[in-house]
Amino acid sequence: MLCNLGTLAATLLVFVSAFTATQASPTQFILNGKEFSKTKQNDPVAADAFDYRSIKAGPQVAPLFPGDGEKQADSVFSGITTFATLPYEKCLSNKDVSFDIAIVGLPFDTATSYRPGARFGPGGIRQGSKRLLLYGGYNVPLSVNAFTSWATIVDCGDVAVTSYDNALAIKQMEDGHKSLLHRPPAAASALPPNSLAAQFPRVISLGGDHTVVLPILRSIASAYGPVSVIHFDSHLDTWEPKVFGGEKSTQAAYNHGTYFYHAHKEGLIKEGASIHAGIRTTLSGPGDYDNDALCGFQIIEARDIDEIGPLGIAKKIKQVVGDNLVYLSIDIDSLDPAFAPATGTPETGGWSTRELRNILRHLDGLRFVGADVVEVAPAYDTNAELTTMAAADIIFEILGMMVKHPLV
Ligand SMILES: [Mn+2]
Repeated sequence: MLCNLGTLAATLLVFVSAFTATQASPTQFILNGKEFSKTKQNDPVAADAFDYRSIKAGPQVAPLFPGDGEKQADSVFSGITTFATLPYEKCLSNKDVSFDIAIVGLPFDTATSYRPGARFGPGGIRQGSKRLLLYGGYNVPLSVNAFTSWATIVDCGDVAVTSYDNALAIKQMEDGHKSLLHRPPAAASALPPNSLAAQFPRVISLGGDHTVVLPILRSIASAYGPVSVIHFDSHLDTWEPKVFGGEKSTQAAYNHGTYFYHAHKEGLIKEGASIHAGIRTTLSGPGDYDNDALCGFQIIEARDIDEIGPLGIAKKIKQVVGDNLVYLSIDIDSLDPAFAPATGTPETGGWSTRELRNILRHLDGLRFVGADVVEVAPAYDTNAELTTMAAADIIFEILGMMVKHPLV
């Protein structure tokens, strides 16, 4: 009874908030004590007034609680390994499988400049994620349990990627991502009609070297047009091919240090509203930063955390992307090698896992259309699986934020 009253009160609050907001002027309004202004591209009134807890759809219960009378040994430490023990669905070969959030692996690593091995990243991250549901999956700082929410979350396995032909592999990843993105979400009928959430599910990709983001952004643009990008990395990844040793052939120009250069040239990134965070790479010269700005990015250096703290970093990121639709790409090398040694191009002087997760949680409320964690190369990890665990926990934070904010 109390629960029902609580639900009723929450529902009424949503209606009252929405009603209050509609009474304000068409361009400026105040909601929950915050001042908003509308833009053509989005409507924060609807986004903020919409309470994800009121959506009645999806699993509502965790897919698995270990030790709870199961018929066979599918505990967190046994059974077939999927991301966070989520159900495995053959989404890539069956268009009828529906979901709201898909986990998919992109086991591609034939465009790396230093250490190869990220083709084993998807498998490694799944292994590192086994413990996520041990206690039920509730995210305390975000106050959400993605696994018992309205959202149907599944592990779609990996896109079949050739390791012999990069151009073909990039096409395979684009086609695979598009096939997941362009299908009705599972909770479509329970979400506000005509909302983005009712049109497109969201995909979280497990890399793979960072080149995988080029086919992902091509797919994202096919649904949403150009989007803002938040890019956590120790490297710029906007290098011109000639700077990054990629001028030898057409195909060599497409690698894990140049994919953002190409994405910019192809118009996949919203001009001037994207940002790198965690940068500490050496450069060919200061001109690399000029080229980076031409590609539409602003920069937060890793060392900035000493002056402005995690909160200051999150604040700057939010200022840059605003209310735009945002794609979130996280190179695990944004973490210090002490916390994530298993990566393609490690750089010392990075953030701790705690700091990065804190920064991410302060981005709660942004309009994420999709995300990835890339450059996890498990062969260089410690026996304690530090890197793969960090990657899995980062995705745990992203899942929480996505579930709290369906794209209205
Ligand atoms: Mn990178």
